[in-house]
Amino acid sequence: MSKISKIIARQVFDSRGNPTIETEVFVKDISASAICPSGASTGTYEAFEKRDINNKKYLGKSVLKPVEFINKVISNKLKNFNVHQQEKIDNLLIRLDGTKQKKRVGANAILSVSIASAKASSKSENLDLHNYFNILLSNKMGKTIDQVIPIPMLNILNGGEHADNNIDIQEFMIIPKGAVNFSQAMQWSSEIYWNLKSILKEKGLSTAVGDEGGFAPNLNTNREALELIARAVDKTDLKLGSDICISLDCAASEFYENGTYHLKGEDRELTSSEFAEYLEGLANDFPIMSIEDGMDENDLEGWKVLTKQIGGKCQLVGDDLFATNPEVLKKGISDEIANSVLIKYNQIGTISETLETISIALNNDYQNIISHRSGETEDSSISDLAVGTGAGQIKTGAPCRSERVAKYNRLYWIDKKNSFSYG
Ligand code: 2PG
Ligand code: MG
Repeated sequence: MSKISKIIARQVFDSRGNPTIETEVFVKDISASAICPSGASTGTYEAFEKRDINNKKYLGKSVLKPVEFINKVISNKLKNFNVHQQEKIDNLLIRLDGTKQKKRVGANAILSVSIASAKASSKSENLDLHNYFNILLSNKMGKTIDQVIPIPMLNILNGGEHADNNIDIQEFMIIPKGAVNFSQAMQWSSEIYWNLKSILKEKGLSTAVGDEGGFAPNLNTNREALELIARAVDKTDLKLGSDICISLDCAASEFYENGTYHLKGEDRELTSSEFAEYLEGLANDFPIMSIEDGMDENDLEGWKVLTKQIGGKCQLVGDDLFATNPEVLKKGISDEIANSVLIKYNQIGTISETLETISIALNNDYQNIISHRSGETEDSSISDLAVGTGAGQIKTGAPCRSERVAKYNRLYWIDKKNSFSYG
């Protein structure tokens, strides 16, 4: 048995320059640390991120209180715990908090301990983290889950809450669907990314990047963003539609007000069924394989319309809609809305609950897509989560900005070391 000897947490920074929590778990003579990410377009059903809102330092965004809670309380409670018992560790953290959305301790504090424990456990057994996640999920499902190198969805044009431009749709991603392996997928994607930069430059548009490393120019319409991406693909030898497809994250909850969808950039206001038609129109004209949060998280009727209208040909992903929450996902499945779920472990707060959500999706033929947050760090454990759970897809930003490429670089490493299938 490997016992946790101590836990140390500290405040560090994320990619937006906001404070976040790093936790280090010590076992015998080794230690492992994890850093919590943070979202900007957050859903109502997400677990709570605790910050020192009454402290003027860091404009109320510091995390010194949750850090202190880890160092003083969690550290004592978990001392001498068997680090290999992930579920027991997570259950203790959940009980310590005691609220439905982890409002007392904060999901940011809880998650950093949960991931650091998983890392310490795998490290002490000389296991790569993706293998450890794979064992946890396989045990949970009662069958062997195949590990897979995921197809990346690269966000090359940023809008919404992730950029200070006028584009309403938050993420325009490319999916290198026709690539034979991960390294070809990344080569193609980086070439398209660089072509897009030169096209924007030629047009005198901004080539500054948004939170997830994609370009963030001002454009007239969402359609124009898609046209620019199509031109960037055309500049290569690749074919849009077979080699490269497109994926959108509308993050529609961010522009849904009083029952309508406000496309401020286009000066339009649409009802749910009009917005579903708008999306269908885009999907008819461009090879859009996947649409995330195409409706507001509470617009159940809108989701039903969208699912009926394009669910047969498009992957419809619930992010704010399901918030990686097992109960919320179960309800969505019984309501027959969407057909895929975005997995972000800080939306729920522990590894065990994340694996629970993943297993519910697997049992109900919903596709899992592992995701970063817009506020990220050098922590690349989501790459291991994607491989170990055989999710098949990951979205983790543009091939730009270290906190994004850290995840792609980790995937290169895992790919090289193993002979897992791709996609
Ligand atoms: C999303 C995410 C990640 P955020 O909406 O899918 O791209 O953004 O972390 O801001 O919620
Ligand atoms: Mg999203």
